[in-house]
Amino acid sequence: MKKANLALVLVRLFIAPLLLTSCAVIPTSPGNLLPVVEIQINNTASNHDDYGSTASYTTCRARVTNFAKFGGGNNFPGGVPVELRNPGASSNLVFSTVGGGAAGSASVFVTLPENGGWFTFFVKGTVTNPVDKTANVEMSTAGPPYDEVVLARKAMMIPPGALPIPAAPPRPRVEIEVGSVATLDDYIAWYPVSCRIRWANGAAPSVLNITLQNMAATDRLRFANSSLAGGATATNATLPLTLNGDGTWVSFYLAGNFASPSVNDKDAVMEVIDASTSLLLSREGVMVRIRKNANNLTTPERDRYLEALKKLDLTYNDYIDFVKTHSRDSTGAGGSIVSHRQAHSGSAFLPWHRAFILHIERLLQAADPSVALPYWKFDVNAPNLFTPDFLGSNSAGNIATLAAGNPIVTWTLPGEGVAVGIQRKTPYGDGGHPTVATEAATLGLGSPGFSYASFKTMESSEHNPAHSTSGATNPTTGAPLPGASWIGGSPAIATRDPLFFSLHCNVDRLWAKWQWLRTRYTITDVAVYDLQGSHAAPAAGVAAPVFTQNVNGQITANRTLGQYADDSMWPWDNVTGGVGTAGRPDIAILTPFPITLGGILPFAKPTVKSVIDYITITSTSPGLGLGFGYDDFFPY
Ligand SMILES: [Cu+2]
Repeated sequence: MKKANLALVLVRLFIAPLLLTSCAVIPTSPGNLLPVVEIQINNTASNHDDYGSTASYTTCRARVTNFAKFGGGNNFPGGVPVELRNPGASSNLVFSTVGGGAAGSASVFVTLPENGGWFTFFVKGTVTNPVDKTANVEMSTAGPPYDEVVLARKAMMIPPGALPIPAAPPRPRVEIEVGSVATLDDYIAWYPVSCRIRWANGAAPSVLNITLQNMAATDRLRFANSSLAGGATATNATLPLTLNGDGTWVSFYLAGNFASPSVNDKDAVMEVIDASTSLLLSREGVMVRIRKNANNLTTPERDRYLEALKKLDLTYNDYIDFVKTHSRDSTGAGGSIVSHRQAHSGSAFLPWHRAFILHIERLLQAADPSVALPYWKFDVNAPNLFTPDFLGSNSAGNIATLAAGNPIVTWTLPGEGVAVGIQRKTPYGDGGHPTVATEAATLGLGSPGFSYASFKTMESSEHNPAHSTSGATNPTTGAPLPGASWIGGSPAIATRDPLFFSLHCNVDRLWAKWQWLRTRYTITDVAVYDLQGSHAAPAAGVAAPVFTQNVNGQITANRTLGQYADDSMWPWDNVTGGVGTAGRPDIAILTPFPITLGGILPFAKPTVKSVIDYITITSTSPGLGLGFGYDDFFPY
């Protein structure tokens, strides 16, 4: 398996959604693209026949939809080498390029044509599936130069008995697109995702009345029609629609049901029912992918997260780039104040870390699209997180105990000069929690005005103690103190522990929850973000740039470049150098920001304000989001 830079791969998706959703052709730099793949089971765009068998092969086909290069030619000369396989640990299907009596394989390497032509393959079940959409055809890149970046997951089923949708007599065929024709954008949160449906084999002037609903025994999806207003989300358990015989598309919106987020990929199944006959016409499987409390994950959720972390750290060596970026400069040492101040002790603390954790989450999702960052709710006990099977338990020494079968048991940080493993020994034990303000106290900061200027003080009242009371290292040298933990050390060290990302996911959850409770989304409002305007031109009434430290070197005022709402954020803007309050670190290795098919926001060079309204709830029409939501509040 080749190493690849997942960040660059994801950025190559940048123009794909634009190509798919409009006729506009967006020029881009050569190679700035990842293949967008469509897969069809039984060679139809309709899902009515997405069923296979253990006895014989089902014919399937796949193609690259964004093959055409702006200005002529093809984006992927020579075609796209891919691997066909089952997702994760599943082994429901075998694949073949010839079908017939061939044995088939759990993994087949093929090349999709460079001209967007269909590539035919064959799939057969190894077992039957009691539930629809629980067999998935996964397609991933097969280097060089990129390997194992998931390009598609097409859901199907090997029914144990009769087909859920009989072939005869034929029923009306409908086609459904969640986001686009690709499956990589079929991961939704609480905000509305644009979808469309059409009657593919009708004839004008006939109409087909349908009802959208959840499959029996699931209730993960909510629906809205195209009149949905900005600021609202889809909340109907069913939705009646009328499709035209001429095959025109009808728009609707889909969102997750807050009461029932997904546990597995494609376990949120939409049904299309013929309203006049009550017959099932189609099923579409998606995922309500939500950031959850790490303490409450199912074992498969936990293990998928760990496997993705393993791939990021141990297969691709990309994890170390996050360590090298957080409060560091090109010397690799801690204590780079110019680097540190981009992200800490200033107004941008919350936006910067929102981008930082979203960046790693998107890389994890390139390895497994069903993964969301779990948060560590650190004001209460999290005994299921601090176990050998998850992020490690305390040991007699200061290296956390990880089970032999834990995917990250050989957690490695190249170039750091540290032992294999995770250095953590928490004074509160495996069943306790750091000494921090409660969530209620944090959400109440600045009462009754609830300004951002008040809430951002949670960096020191909530976030800092979550680190510092988790077992310290010497903040200057990084050397272990008694009861040492990377997570409790200096900012240049804390990111070595993957617990960092769950800690900061909780910090972000608290901000998002505060935004919901206090209605703080309007990016031009000083109560939503205090440093309006830019470093070069602060808004009227907003304080001018300044940077001061006390005799101990602690930051006492930080209104430097990157802290104002309109400023771009380092490192994603790839700006280095400069002096005074306009100074940036001398390196920028996590750049540009990874853009995915399901999430083109906040674009490749996010500004501070571009991550504030993360569900575009202030838009006058249902908009896009940054791709995440939390399991403990519904921001509508
Ligand atoms: Cu930080």
